[in-house]
Amino acid sequence: MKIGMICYPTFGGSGIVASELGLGLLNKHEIHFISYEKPVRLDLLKENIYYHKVNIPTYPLFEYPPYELALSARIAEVVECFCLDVLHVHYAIPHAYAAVNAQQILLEKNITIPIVTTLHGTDITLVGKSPFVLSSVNYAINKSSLVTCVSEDLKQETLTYFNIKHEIKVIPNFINLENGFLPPRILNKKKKITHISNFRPVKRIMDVIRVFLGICDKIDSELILIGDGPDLLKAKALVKEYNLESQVSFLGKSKNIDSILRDTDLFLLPSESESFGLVALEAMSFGVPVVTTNSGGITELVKDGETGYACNVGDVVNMTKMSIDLLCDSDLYSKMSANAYRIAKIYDINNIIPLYEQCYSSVLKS
Ligand code: GMT
Repeated sequence: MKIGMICYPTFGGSGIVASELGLGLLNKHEIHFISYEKPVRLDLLKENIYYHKVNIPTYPLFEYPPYELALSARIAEVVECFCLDVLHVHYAIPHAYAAVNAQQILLEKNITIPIVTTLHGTDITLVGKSPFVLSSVNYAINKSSLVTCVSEDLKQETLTYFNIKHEIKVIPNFINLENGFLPPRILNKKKKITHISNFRPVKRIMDVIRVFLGICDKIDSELILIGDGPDLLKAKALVKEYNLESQVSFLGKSKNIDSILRDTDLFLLPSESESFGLVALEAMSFGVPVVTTNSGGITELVKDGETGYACNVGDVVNMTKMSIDLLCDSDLYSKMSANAYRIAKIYDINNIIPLYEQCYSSVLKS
């Protein structure tokens, strides 16, 4: 099959899911990535992989460059030129809408192309349900041939806020376990706490720092923060205010999070809402327990009291207490770490790829 994969190329989870999925499909299919930059995890030297850059025109008249228009044109061009069989669109805004427009352009040339749209999170929960875009997002979802989303919770959110005429298929995020981690993990003497994100307000980075402040008061520990985004400066200021500079490292964007997670004792993800929490799954695949919130779909992955703890959003006191209890009790820690790894294995890429292949086949037949 020739599959067109449309995604954001950045460090966000949807781009990572699209890239890893594309890489996982390569041995059987030809994958064409269409994006404004090469997605971060892509190795273009592999066979069966193509990258088509979307060039976005600028002009002094435009306050906002016409990304969606350029994307539609590029999708239509690539489908026609490479005879693609199916488009897989990641993140509804504006990718699903652009793909539907490309589909219409192609129809004029008697070319038909089905669209599989995967909803990832804030394309529904934050941005998508804004009244400024809701009807367009709703339209694009309904015009897709098949819609998937990454958790039961996101499915319910979508059905609550949109008027969806489709069945929505839940296909969770996945992990490639070929990295060689083997349990059990042993707690470091100086405990390593990690957080990775794109530092947007939804991630509540200040809560990460406040929880760490409580932990390091009781336990010899350090905090490693990976990523970049709008709240980075505020986070650095808070670290300074708490006099934590010698215990907190800001590592910026990193392409190699595996080596850090391999040596991490506890992962903190106190998000306002998390539709799935791919980064928590990545941590769990190294046997790292996760302290998170009970908002969104993350509790489908992080089982409270089993693979970590899911506290109320903003409940820094409880998150701190749970983290300290866990890090101080090596028996409890071993149990949770083993559970985290066991649950992560359910999300092995080899279990999930066939589900997407079934989606592609079903839209080709219909
Ligand atoms: O929705 C977003 O915030 C963007 C998106 C991304 O590209 O990072 O993240 C979402 O998609 C991931 C992959 O499916 C999920 O694992 C994340 O939980 C989800 N983020 C949120 O819901 C905040």
